[in-house]
Amino acid sequence: MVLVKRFLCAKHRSKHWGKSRLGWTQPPGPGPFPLNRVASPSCPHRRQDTGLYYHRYLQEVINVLETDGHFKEKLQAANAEDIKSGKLSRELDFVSHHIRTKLDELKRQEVSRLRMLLKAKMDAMQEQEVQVDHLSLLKQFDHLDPQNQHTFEARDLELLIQTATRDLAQYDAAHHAEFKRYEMLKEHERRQYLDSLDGERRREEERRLQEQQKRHRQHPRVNVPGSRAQLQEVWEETDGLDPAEFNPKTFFRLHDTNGDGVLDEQELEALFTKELEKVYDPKNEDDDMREMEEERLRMREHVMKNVDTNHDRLVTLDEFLSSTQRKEFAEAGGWETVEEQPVYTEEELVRFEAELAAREAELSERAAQLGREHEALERSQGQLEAKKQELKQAVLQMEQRKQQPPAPPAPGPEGQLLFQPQAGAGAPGPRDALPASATPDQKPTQPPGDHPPQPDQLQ
Ligand SMILES: [Ca+2]
Ligand SMILES: [Ca+2]
Repeated sequence: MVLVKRFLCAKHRSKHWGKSRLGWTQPPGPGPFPLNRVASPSCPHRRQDTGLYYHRYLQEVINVLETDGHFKEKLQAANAEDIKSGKLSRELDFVSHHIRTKLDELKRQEVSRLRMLLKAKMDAMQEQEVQVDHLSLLKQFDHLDPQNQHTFEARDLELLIQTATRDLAQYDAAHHAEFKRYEMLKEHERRQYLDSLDGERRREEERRLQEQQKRHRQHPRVNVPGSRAQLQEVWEETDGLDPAEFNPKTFFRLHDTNGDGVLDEQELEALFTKELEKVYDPKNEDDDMREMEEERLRMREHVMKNVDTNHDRLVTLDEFLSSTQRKEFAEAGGWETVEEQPVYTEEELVRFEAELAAREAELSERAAQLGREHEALERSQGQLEAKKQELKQAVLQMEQRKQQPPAPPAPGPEGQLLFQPQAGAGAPGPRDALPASATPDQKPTQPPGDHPPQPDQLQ
């Protein structure tokens, strides 16, 4: 709940996110993102990307709502209960008409974007032939009311707040799951690489990788986050203050950098930089910066679990001071880093590798099928081309024939002219025709020359 109340007001956090070594894109920073403090003067940081797939819609809705003085006032005064009970959402009834119009427009744009997403997804799955039931498909999106696709109502604001709250709360869990997959893929690739080598070369590489791991593990002891030892190191080395004068209250004030009276997740994480630098160096290729971000998250979760007693993901001065009274605060044990605590079991890795192999097989089957389709297409194209050539040739021959003068009738074997049989009634049949090989005594009795032969007498 508080996550949503804190919409749009957190420093951009993920300093090291980018493209991973293995080509995975990182989940964007989670961003608690205060809804009721968006316009607060104590919130100087730029708005951040929550990483939610409807982030833009969420941000635009808030931007528009902020322009309404009445709603802005209610937003700032709202508590968790007001949001939960829908009281805040009902304030939408009092915002001005032109703001409602803008919200309606935003919703229509969002619905149309979702429709396009669905269409793209179906095209990719080659399901364009199926009858599309947009309403039932839109129901899979929780951040707006799909029953009404044209206007933005209180129900839409309520759904948007609830969904964003839930999704942002799940961010940490999603991050851990993603990290686990990343580590398993890394191990899978390492094993595949080693398997591709033989004999001495493999042993050499194994030694090199072990050395690299050993080097990475050689670092100063990491303090337990939130312990006296850890805070004192920040006090002394970052703040440059006298260790003998360590004062938790002063420490709290110094590190509440936005001065809002609480330590939020970003302010807490900033306290761990010193510890993380002991283990991770961005310039050292032995160190995986993605592991560093996982470590930062684990540290923050550890402190929140022990210090944030009302679980609102904020540490108040009281909560902080109480934590310094506990015996764990003074205990100076060391912190187990990510590589000391395997994030997956061998069975999980085996399962992951099986999934990976299945996916690869599926992809190569698809590629083979595409290859076959391509070949068939090429074949039929070839046939088509041959047919075309044949036709072209025939047309050419016809053209040539048309342009040639009519050929003189070919002479018979004895030099006599042969005429083409005449078509039509009365034309003599082959039996009536004078055979070309007719002997002289079979020739007509009339002498040629005096009476030109009648066409029907000649062949
Ligand atoms: Ca603060
Ligand atoms: Ca708290």
